[in-house]
Amino acid sequence: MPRLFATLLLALTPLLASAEEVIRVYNWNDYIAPQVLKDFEAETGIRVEYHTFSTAEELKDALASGEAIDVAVPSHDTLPALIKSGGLHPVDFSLLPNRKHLDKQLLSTLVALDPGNRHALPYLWGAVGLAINTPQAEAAFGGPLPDSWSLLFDAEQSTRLASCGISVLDARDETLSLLLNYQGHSLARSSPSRIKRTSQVLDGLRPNLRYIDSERYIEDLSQGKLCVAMAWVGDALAAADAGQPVRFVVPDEGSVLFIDNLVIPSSAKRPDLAHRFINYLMQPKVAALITAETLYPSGNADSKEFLGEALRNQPGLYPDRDTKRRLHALETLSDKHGAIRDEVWARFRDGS
Ligand code: N2P
Repeated sequence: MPRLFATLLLALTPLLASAEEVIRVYNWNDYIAPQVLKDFEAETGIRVEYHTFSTAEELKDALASGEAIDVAVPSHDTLPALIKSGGLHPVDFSLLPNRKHLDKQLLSTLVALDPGNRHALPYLWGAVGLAINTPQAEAAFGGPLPDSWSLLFDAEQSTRLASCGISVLDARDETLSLLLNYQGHSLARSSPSRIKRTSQVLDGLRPNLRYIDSERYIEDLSQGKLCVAMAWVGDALAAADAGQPVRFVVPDEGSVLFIDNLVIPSSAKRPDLAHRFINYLMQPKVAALITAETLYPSGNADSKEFLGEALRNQPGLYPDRDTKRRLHALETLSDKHGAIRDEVWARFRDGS
């Protein structure tokens, strides 16, 4: 009785629709292979409502807003505050068999911030450095460039580069850590007055910048519209991949690295599905696909064998031993340091 069948189906449709399973995911921009989301949806029938953000503040605001988020990707330095405020669900290891593929070294770095590794699973990580379009930058600079943060933090040098386009990440912790490190200090251990004094250096840089932004620069670098950008490694490598003579440099003074983590916020409506999604992403093959697409090192040690020769050996993707020695993880700031950082940053970014 086809007619009755059709009527039945019609009557059932709203029920079927409401039974649809959905998770809401918040991730950094350009930080996944779109195919992975499609495959996950096709394999599980779970729909992913996928949102992106480009600054740590945006994620912080989204997490504080009370809106339901099932999976988010905060950086390691923000974990202690999130955990302390009860903002994260402890994960259930028994639902995450693929956890065994994660990088043990990253887990042991994280354990200091997340005791027992109960809340955070390393996803992608990497260094901050300079993306340099060498021919353009040398022409504007008038000769070879130093491998130094002085290109940004010495006003005489940034003035010479201004005409070919300089940008800085909209990343307050990274920028201020790098500047203080360039001056021989640590952001977390500097006195308030020392942190405030960085404003003088930033004031010298500001007029020479095209913008402070963590998303626009990806496309601009790839189109040869910027010659020097403070960059997260994958975004710089993407420009080289697009055919620009862009190299990624970790300057001689050293730099910071970040570990971004899959977490389940306490606002999650479906922690059960969040576990399924995270476990899916932790399959070595899937993790390799994500690294191949984003050009960020993976938190998944076993993904390496699926990367393919060229990517495994791509210079700059996984820092070599010498570069690693010059990298240190972004520090977690006390509330007091955070407040001064915000003040300096607002003046630099918004002129307020
Ligand atoms: C990629 C974003 C990198 C995230 N566009 C740095 N925490």
